[in-house]
Amino acid sequence: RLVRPGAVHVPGWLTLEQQRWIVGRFGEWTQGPVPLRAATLPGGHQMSVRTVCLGWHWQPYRYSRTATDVNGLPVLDFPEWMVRLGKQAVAAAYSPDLGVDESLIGLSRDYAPDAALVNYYGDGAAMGMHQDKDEHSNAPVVSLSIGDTCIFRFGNTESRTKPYTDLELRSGDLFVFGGPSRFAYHGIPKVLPDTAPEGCGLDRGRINITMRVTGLS
Ligand code: MD5
Ligand code: FE
Repeated sequence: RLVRPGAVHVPGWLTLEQQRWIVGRFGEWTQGPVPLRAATLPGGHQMSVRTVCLGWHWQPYRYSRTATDVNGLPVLDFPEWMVRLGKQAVAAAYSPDLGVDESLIGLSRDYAPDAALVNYYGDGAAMGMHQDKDEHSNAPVVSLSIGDTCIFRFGNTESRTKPYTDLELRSGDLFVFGGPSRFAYHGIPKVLPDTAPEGCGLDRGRINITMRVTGLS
């Protein structure tokens, strides 16, 4: 499950009970100060994925404390339980028995995410190839998937084109992107409808939570 240096996939890391609980929190976040929204890119295109943020609000291409591109309200705090879950995620992925590089082992102790982008993929939603480089930190990104299975396209750090690797991310899967994989191009070419497991708490679509260290204060 070491997919590449610094990139670790842990299938089925979240239990169904944890998934249901997180879906419950998602329902609350979407009823919070800033609703789920599809960001509009500087070129005028609207994304098909809708996002709600915790800790810091992401807008193309910067972080802010208030959602100046939506309704001007401050975003919800980054929850303490998610800091703990993020540390546990990095510890689970960067474990010596998975063959992870020495330099990444022990990183979980100091890992303190301060922003989460919670993406919702409805019917037909997809995400084009991009790098996550709006953070002023090279700390790992933790990704959690709930609901329908998706195709995740894991590219290279040079360009958004080939070579890339396609893999499936299923409900409950953890992926940690750090070290040499932190700034790889990646995207979600498609979500496979009606593939969510019974009991994950999500009827349709896919949720992805990414925890990040913004490096901002
Ligand atoms: C998703 N989200 O499934 C993906 C999972 C995003 C986003 O891409 O920016 O919201 S996160 C995948 C990721 C993050 C950081 C680095 C790499 C992949 N990578 O090096 O491949 O909604
Ligand atoms: Fe990304």
